[in-house]
Amino acid sequence: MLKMYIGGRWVSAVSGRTRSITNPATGEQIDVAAEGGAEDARLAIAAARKAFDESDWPHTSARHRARLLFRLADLIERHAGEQARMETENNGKPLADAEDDVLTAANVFRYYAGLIGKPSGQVSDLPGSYVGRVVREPIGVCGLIVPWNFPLMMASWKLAPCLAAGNTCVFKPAELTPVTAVRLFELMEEAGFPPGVANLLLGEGRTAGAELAAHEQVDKIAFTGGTETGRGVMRAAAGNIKKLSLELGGKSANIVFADADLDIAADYAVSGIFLNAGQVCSAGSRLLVEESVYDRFVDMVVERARKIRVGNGLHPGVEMGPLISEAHMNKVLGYIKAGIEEGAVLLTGGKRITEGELARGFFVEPTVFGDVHSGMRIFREEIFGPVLSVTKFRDEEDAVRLANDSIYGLAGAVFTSDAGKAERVARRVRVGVFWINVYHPAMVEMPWGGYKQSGLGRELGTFGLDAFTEVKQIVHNLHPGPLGYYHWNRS
Ligand code: TXE
Repeated sequence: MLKMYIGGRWVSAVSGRTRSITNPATGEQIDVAAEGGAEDARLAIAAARKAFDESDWPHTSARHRARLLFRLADLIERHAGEQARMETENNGKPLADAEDDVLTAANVFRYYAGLIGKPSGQVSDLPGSYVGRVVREPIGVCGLIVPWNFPLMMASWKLAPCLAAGNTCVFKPAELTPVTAVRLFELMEEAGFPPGVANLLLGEGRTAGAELAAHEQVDKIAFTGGTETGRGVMRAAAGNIKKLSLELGGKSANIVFADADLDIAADYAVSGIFLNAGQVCSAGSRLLVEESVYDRFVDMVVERARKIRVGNGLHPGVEMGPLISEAHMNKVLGYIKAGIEEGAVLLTGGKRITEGELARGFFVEPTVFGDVHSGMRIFREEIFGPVLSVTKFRDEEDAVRLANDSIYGLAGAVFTSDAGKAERVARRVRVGVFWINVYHPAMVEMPWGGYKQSGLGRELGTFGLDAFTEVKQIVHNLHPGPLGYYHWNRS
C-alpha cells in the first residue's frame, strides 16, 4: 500500500480509508493508496511547523542543503528506469516521455542545489552611518499541490527550490497519481532529509488539499492545477495572507506564417498539442495559420495527426497514451461534441478509441478542428486533451489580436523565417513563455508561469527560488549616537 510520510514516519490515513490507483491505459488497479483527509493534513502541517520552528533546518548552511539535494538527484537517476515505468503505469504517458520527466526531475534538484550556494542579496551604502543589507530567508511551512499530468516533474519543480531555500513543506500529489511521489519520498528519506522537513500528504483536493490552502500554520501555497481550482485556493489562502504561486490553465496560440518552413512547423504543431495527449498546461491548442497557406498547412497537420501511434505507453513505439481518467475523457469528448455543434469542421479524430485492448483504457483519437472562430468554446476554453483548433488569420496584426483574445496567458509560439516579425510578435503576445520556431521546451534555467488567468508568479530559474524566500532588509548603524529627536537630547 502507498502510505503517507509524516514527521519521518510512513503512515496510513487516520480514517483508515484507502483509494484504488489505476492505470488509465487498461483501467486496472495498480496499487492502493492511503486516502488522507483534513485530519491527516493537520498532522502533516504540524510536523512541518515543528521542523521549521524547532529544528535547525532553516538555519542549516546552503552547502548542507545542497549536499542533500545533489544526493537526491543521484538517487533519482540511479532509479530512473523503475520510476519511469511507474509513471507510465500510473499516468499513461509513453515510456520515453516518462524517462525524460525523470531525468528532468533529477536535473531540477541539481540546478537548485547549485543555485542556493551562489551569491545573493544586496548591500547598500546608505546616508549617514547606516549600512543596509538585503537578505533572503525561507518563508516557513509551504503547501505544495501538484496535478496528475507530470507527477514527478511537477514534484521536482516545487520541492527543489522549496527545500533549497530552507523551508519545510507538506507536498500533496494529485489523488490519481501518487505512485512516483511515494517513491520520491523514499529516496528523500534515503538521501537523509531530516524528519518533518518534507512531508507527503495523499488524498483529495477538496479535503486534504483544501485544508492545506486554508490552514493558518501554512505560510505559502505553491499550486499547479486548473484555473477554477486555483481561484478557490487563492480565496482559501486569504485567511492568513499566504504567499502564493499559482500555475494554472492555458489556451496557447501557435502562430504559423506562410514564410515558415512548413514541414518543421507542422511537426511542432502536432507535438505542441498531442504531447501527453494534450494534457499540458502550455499545449498549443489554438493553431493560427496565415490564410495563403491555410489549406496546405492544415492538410499537413491532419496527415501527421492520423499517423500518431496511440496506445499503452509501455509498448514500444507508442507516441500518445490515454487520458488520465474516465471522467476527464468524458469532459474532453464533451468539448468535441460542442465543437461540432458550434459549426467547426471536424477534420480528423473526434472519437473515443474502442477497438481491441484500447477499449479498456481512456483513449481519444488525435482530433483536429478546422475553421474555428474566436467565439467558439473550443477556441476559448481549456480542453486539456488531444483536440486542436485551427483558425485562419490575415496578417501579423490579425495573428496577434487572435493570440491575445483569451483569458489565459501562459505560452505561445510563432513559426516564421522573418526574424524581425518573430521578435515583434514575441513582444506583443501577452504570455509568460514564448517560443520562436520551436514548441514546448521547458528548461529549468528559464522562468515558467503565466500572464492573466494563467497564474501568479514564476517557477524555475532564479525566479523559482525567489518565490520560496522572504526578502529582509537589515540596517546597521555603524556609529550609534544621540537620537536628537526628543527635547531632552536636542542640543
Ligand atoms: O485539476 P485540479 P483537475 C486543468 C485542466 C483540467 C482541469 C481540471 O483544464 O481539465 O484543470 O483538472 C488539488 N484545494 N488542469 O480537476 O482540481 C488536486 O487534488 C486545494 C491544468 O484534475 O486543479 C490536485 O492535486 N487543492 C493543470 C491539484 O489540485 C485542490 C493541470 C490539481 O487538481 C483543491 C491539471 C482544493 N479545493 C489540470 N481541489 C496545469 N496547469 O497544468 C483540487 N486540488
